Amino acid sequence: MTASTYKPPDYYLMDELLSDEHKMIRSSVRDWVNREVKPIIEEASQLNEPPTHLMETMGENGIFGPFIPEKYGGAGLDYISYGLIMQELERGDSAIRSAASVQSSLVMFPIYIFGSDAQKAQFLPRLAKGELTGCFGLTEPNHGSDPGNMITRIREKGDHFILDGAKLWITNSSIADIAMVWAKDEKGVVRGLIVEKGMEGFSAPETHDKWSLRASVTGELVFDGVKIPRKNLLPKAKGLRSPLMCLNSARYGIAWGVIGAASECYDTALRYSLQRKQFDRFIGSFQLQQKKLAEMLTEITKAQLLVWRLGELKNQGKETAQMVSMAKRNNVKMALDIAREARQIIGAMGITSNYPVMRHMMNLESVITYEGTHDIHLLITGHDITGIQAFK
Ligand code: TGC
Ligand code: FAD
Repeated sequence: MTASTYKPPDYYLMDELLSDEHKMIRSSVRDWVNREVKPIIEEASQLNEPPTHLMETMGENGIFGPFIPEKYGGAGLDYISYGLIMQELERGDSAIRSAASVQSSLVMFPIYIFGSDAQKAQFLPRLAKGELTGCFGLTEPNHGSDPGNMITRIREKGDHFILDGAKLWITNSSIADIAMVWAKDEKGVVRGLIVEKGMEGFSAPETHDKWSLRASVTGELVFDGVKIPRKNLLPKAKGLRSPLMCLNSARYGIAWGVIGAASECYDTALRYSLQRKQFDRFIGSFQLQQKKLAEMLTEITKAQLLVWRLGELKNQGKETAQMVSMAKRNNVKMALDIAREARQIIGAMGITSNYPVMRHMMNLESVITYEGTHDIHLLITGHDITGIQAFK
């Protein structure tokens, strides 16, 4: 399948719900993905050589911080636009969407919401342009699903803070110019800090040997008595609620993004089923394969409706974190199931880089774990409907 033949499913005429501006944004990001990502992504993943040069190109194409006001270098767009951008990026590869999620929702968003005017002016325009790359450090080696028990600490010392601890599984860690780091202060309150590359005692080694998100940089953040100037503390971020608010924004983007990966897997499997013959018949004529394709399209359509409504609610400020959890959980599982089924339809060829399906499938194994695991999001819904927290 060439990039230009891709035909995303729109069974319920969802396009009629989009404005001309939405369609224009989607089409420009789709063109960008066809031009910059599709030609290189299979090789980058096979070789585990992340295309880090795309950060700057994404910035030049207005992909970062779409919901951040233009005053700070963003595009001032609505949340449906943000979702559509993520959907197109993840059709290219979850690694590309990951980089954009981190930059927009996990670095620009906290600086915009919790930062001082000076921090916003210093960092947001350059992050928007892709001149600076950011990463987000919440997870620790011994605290993934329970970030509230983090051990990374800051203590006051004169006109600065001293930061000690470590973060693990951090997207873009070793290539980041700044790290948005979450640490507890001496009173045990979670605070947000901007840690800059080159600060003494700060290192960011890369994690190797991944089978998933091979076109994305993942690594550690290690802090050994790092001296952090007071001006790098986000004044308005206090408590675990602050990083979790960033996650709501990123999880929302993922719920849209994975529809792009699922749509490409479905489209690829459908085309293959209408070209590949066995027993003198196209495999798409067999009931078993039609069942797979029909169920894929049904699930994609349901996922599209879910995020569209969530986006409308988010535009009106009526969405809840629990609604976002439901959409992230449902849509990632939907995409992973579709990738697995699509891989089967393509048979042995499905395990090669001739088709994008196995790459998407392996990527989605990370997406179902990061930003809150499949189990944690279910427990968040369980908590919301019963009032009883089951994860402690
Ligand atoms: P809990 O006591 O429930 O909550 C602590 C405080 O936070 C509030 N809260 C939220 N606020 C905003 N949004 C949310 N989603 C919130 N969830 C909870 C809560 O009301 C409370 O506020 P307050 O004022 O009363 O103090 O916290 P807990 O310790 O029981 O933990 C539960 C929780 C929610 C943290 C856990 O269920 C969870 O979400 N774990 C998942 C951790 C996670 O998602 N980590 C992601 C790391 S970043 C990442 O993966 C990036 S991947 C990037 C990429 O490449 O795309
Ligand atoms: P654990 O929390 O140890 O969970 C292991 C298993 O136990 C899971 O199946 C989980 O669902 C289950 N479990 C845990 N608690 C409960 C419970 N109470 N009840 C029932 N089951 C439970 N983090 C960042 O901060 N920044 C990043 O940029 C970032 N990027 C990432 C990139 C990649 C490629 C990956 C894989 C991860 C990334 N993460 C990042 C980390 C990610 O958010 C964590 O992996 C995730 O939150 C889960 O934590 P964990 O891996 O420690 O699993």
